[in-house]
Amino acid sequence: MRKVAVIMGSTSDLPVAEKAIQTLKEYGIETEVRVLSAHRCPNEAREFAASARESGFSCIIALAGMAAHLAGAMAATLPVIGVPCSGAKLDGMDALLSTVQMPSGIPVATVAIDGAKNAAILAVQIMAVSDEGLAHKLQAARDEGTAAVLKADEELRERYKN
Ligand code: RP5
Repeated sequence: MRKVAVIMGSTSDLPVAEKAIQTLKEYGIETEVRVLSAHRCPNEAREFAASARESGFSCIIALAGMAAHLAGAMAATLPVIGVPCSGAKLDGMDALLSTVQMPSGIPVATVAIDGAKNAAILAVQIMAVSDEGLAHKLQAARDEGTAAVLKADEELRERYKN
């Protein structure tokens, strides 16, 4: 099975990145975690992106805050999922716009501000297209979510019935 790369622009993004790392672990996906800044070490970031496919990755999750160019810089050949990180003065709006507003032809699938768990689930969904086992695990998680909401609904209806 191919790996997923979790790349962050700074170790200050690690608390957000850990949500993705944990979710990928729950699905049994091998993960490589790196700190590579599009601004502070552009050469190393570019090299990683250029060789990611031949290094055995399926897709790249890129997390960055502020003027967040990391996800765009990672967009070479593999699908890139961008996670805009909050924590700076603009609450992540700067990172959201920097990550999502890619030019035509160079996509970055951008999730919500600090949405690292969804980034991991999207990575699993990409891999599940050609992996039945992962597809079943994803469906089981969806079924659990449905059951939890229906249980909560039943409890509320019972508590507030006239
Ligand atoms: C971005 O700048 C990083 O992704 C981080 O979110 C933000 C601040 O970085 P540090 O100054 O905390 O290293 O490049």
